[in-house]
Amino acid sequence: MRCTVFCICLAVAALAGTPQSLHAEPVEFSGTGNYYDYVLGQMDWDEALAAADALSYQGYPGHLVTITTQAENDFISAAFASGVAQYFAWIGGYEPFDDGAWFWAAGPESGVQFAEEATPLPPYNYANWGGLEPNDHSAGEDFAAINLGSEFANVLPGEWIDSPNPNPSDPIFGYIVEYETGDVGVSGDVPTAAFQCGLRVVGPNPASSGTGLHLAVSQPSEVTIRLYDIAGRKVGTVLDGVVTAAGEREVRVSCSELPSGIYFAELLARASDAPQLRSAARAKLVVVR
Ligand SMILES: [Ca+2]
Ligand SMILES: [Ca+2]
Repeated sequence: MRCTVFCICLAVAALAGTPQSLHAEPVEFSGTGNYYDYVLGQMDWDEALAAADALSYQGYPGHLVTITTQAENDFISAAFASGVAQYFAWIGGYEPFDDGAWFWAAGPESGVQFAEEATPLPPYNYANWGGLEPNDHSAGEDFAAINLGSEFANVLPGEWIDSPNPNPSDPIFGYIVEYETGDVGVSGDVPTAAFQCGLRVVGPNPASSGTGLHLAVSQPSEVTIRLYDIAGRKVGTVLDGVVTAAGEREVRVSCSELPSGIYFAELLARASDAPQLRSAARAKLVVVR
């Protein structure tokens, strides 16, 4: 076991500094019409979310992968199987409230809850946790990864784990990016969730002194927006439990105290009339001095 870990670490060290793809080109999955790639490199989940968001292929925007059907999971598992032990990749699922509710953080599914603990939920009714996952085994296991190697701790190839961020223990060597073609004739419309929120930066982005955030909620909600740096440290609170009507609004964010770097604004929303309905969304903000 120790030798296996050591050997993989050596292999990853050789790759460090030059993020690489597993294939010469992203590969297409006919079930969604989207393209996928495995980008190699050790990084935190937040870094993977930002890196995938910055990629594009043939003009199609990238995002950290969202896996909403068994067929999509099977395709990814087969296309990017590493053939070695202990080889995971970040995917776009996270547990923003740290209360067992798992959401997609990217793509058209952003803000949609897909699981409560290990149980898949509508509208997708799909999750592929392995073994006892998600088990919150160590503090901060709030981010999802897929096993692209052989069985690891009772997690089979293609199955998911929850892992901490930063990640000192689990063998996660990169992320899966999904290039969204918007080919709804192939993939079908994204199902509507019972409750959904959205967040994006309206600009300027990059920002220096301040910027604007656009938030949307589908029902009257209690909303909180916090700012995190790329290492996942909280650096500010924009809104704290503010009651807002259904619809859209803009809020102003001051960046004047923040060093240059990449940040995430995270929106947490609870429906006022049905607090069990939650949603979350993230938006990337760059600060340049
Ligand atoms: Ca997807
Ligand atoms: Ca875990």
